[in-house]
Amino acid sequence: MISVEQQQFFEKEGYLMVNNLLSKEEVSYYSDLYNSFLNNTIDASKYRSDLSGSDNLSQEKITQIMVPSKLVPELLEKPIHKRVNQIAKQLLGEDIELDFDMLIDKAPYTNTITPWHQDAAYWINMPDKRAVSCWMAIDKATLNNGCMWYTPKSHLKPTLKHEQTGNKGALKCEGREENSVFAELEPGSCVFHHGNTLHYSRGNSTNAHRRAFITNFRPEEMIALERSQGYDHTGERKN
Ligand SMILES: O=C(O)CCC(=O)C(=O)O
Repeated sequence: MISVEQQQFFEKEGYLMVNNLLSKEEVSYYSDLYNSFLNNTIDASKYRSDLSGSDNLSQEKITQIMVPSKLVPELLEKPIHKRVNQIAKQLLGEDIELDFDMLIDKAPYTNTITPWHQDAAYWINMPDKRAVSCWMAIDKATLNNGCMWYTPKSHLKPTLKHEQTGNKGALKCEGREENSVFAELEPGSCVFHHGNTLHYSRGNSTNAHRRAFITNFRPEEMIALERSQGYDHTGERKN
């Protein structure tokens, strides 16, 4: 599904853009389902939070819904999970499997950044550090609505010190746009990034949603290790 040059680019730079992984019809399936999550037709309340760390529950800025495929298992058989898993294996090896999935939506006119971070800072320390995420655009992602930024080669450096923002909000560390690249995407196009790649997004200052469907992959053995320690990425709310 991807070329040797693309594999080498990912290895060297820590990210890789892949265009048009989904057809228009496939994007339309995800778009409808996504809206059912956002408008609570599908009740995902125990997996839902505001990544902005805001206390104002009546007006989410960055809606994060963990593990949508737990609530809608048919997702596991659909194109994102199938095709992205194949590419993840090409990038990191045949033992790579789905660890978790999530939805992140930036609501219109909320203009709230996702702070610079490395995903590894959210996870338990694992002996095998191979991990890859795929950020799939459901809406066109632009600088003005909060497309992603990545710092090339940052995956080769140690994980930086992170701190929590707001009320159970996102983790943050030092990062800069000046040494990073942004990834504007058409719906159905995506970016892969390594678990240690530094990334961030600007806020959404437009009148439309910026919806992304994210899938995350790592070695089967490390998934088993996480689960044995009670770690399943549900972020389940206890109240
Ligand atoms: O969508 C965003 O703004 C953040 C996404 C992110 O941090 C991730 O996919 O790891």
